[in-house]
Amino acid sequence: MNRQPAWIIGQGRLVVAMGDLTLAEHEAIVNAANSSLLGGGGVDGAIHRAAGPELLAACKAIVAKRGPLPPGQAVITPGFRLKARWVIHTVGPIWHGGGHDEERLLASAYDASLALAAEHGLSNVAFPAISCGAYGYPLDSAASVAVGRLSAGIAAGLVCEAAMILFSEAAHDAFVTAAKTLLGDP
Ligand code: AR6
Repeated sequence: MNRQPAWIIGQGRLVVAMGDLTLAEHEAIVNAANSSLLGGGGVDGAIHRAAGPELLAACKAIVAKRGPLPPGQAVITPGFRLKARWVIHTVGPIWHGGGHDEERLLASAYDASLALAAEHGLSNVAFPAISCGAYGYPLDSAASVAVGRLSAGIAAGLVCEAAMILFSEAAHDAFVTAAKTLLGDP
């Protein structure tokens, strides 16, 4: 992974990098899933392919027990064949123009993922740009929400490192700009 500006926040740091989340060596990676937890396209499909069929079985067991995962909530499974030991599955909002609670639900997806990481004693977690693909959330607005929630979580000591692993130059630029705006120069 190249080009990784980092912002120091209290005892921790926020990293913004380009790369493939399935290769991340963080303790946990976050999956931008859908409520069914049955896999799909985008980063969800890539994570399921890389983790192997055990991941789908683990997700099915969770849904059988507690039902579909509502937007803004998160659950955790092992990472199976991934380098990351854990996968935190969250569901972002589908963008419907901005007047349908999208911002609160996106913030909640980041908050719930960080809270789960903290509950499991995980100190570093890597995130994709939740909702910024198939779910259509505008990158710049999503980046501000993500940087705001991750920096608050790091400041509160929930995790030591949160990394955004972005899959395109455009997403990387949007997240670097949001971080510079909210946190200053790296
Ligand atoms: N590593 C990092 N980021 C990635 C990767 C990867 N390997 N692959 C894609 N991205 P999306 P959503 C980026 O569509 O918008 C799925 O079908 C991608 O470029 O994966 O939350 C689920 O099953 C984009 O910036 O997630 C749901 O049905 C970001 O990840 C639905 O899509 C998120 O795009 C969720 O939609």
